[in-house]
Amino acid sequence: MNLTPKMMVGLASLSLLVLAPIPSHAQVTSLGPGVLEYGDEDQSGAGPYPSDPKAGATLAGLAPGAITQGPQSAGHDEFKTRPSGGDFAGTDTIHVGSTFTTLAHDGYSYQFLTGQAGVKGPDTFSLDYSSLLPAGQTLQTLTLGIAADDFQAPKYGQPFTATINGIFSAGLTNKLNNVTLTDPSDLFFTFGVDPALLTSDRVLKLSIDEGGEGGDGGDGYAVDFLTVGVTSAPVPEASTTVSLGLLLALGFGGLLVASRRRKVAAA
Ligand SMILES: [Ca+2]
Ligand SMILES: [Ca+2]
Repeated sequence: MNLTPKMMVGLASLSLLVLAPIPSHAQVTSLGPGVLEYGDEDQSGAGPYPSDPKAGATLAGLAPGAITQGPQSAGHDEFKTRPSGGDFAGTDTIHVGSTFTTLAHDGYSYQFLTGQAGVKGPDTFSLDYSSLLPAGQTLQTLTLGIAADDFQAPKYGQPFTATINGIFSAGLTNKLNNVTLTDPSDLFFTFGVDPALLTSDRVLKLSIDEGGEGGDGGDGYAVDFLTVGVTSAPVPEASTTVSLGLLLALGFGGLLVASRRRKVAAA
C-alpha cells in the first residue's frame, strides 16, 4: 500500500500521541502548559462546585512563600464526603489528627468516632510532576495548590502541621491554620514552594496532620484536589558551548591544513 501525504500526516499525528506522557496515577490531568491537577473537583465527593474553585488563584510561577486563592465555597453536605473509587490517593477522604482519641469537635470527626467514615492522619499525597520537566529543562519555580475542606483551626484551636518532602513548612502550616472552612466548605489556595525542598525524583510528598502542639486531633478535615505548576528554563550549556567552539576551531584548523596540503600538492 502506498502512503498518501494525508496518510503520512495522520501517522505523524499518531506517533505524537504515542509519545505524549501518560500519567502514572489515576486522576492526574493537565490544566494547560506546566500545570497538573491531582484528583477531581467535586467538593470531596459532595458534588460539583457552583463556579470554578480555582478562579483568581495563580497556578504557576509563585515565588517561595507567596499565596493566592480562589473563592471559598458556600458549603456542602458533610455526609457526602467520600472517595468514589478511583479518586487520587489521599483526596476526598475524611481525616482526623493522628493524636485523636475520643473527642470529636465536628461532624467529620464524629463520623470517624462512630465508624461511619474516615481514617486517622496524616493525610499524605505523592505528587509526581516529572512529566512537566522534559529533558533539557531545569525547574525555576513550583507552585502547589490545595483544595482544603473543613479545616477549622481558628474555631476549635487544634493546629494543623504540613510537611513537604518531610520538611516542616511554616508558610503552608500557617495558611492551613488560618482558614475557617465550616459547614464544611472548601477553599482552593496556591503556595510557592521553596525549590530547595524539592527532590531529584520530581515527586512532591505532601503530608498534612492535625493534633500537634498538644492538640487532640478532633477537628476533621479533607482535601478535594491538588495542583502542581512548574516554570522551567533550558539547562545552561556553557561547558558544551565551549567544547563545541573548540571542536569547530580544531575542525576549521584541520580544513585549512588540508587545503594548504592540496594546494602544495597541486603546485
Ligand atoms: Ca473540621
Ligand atoms: Ca475530589
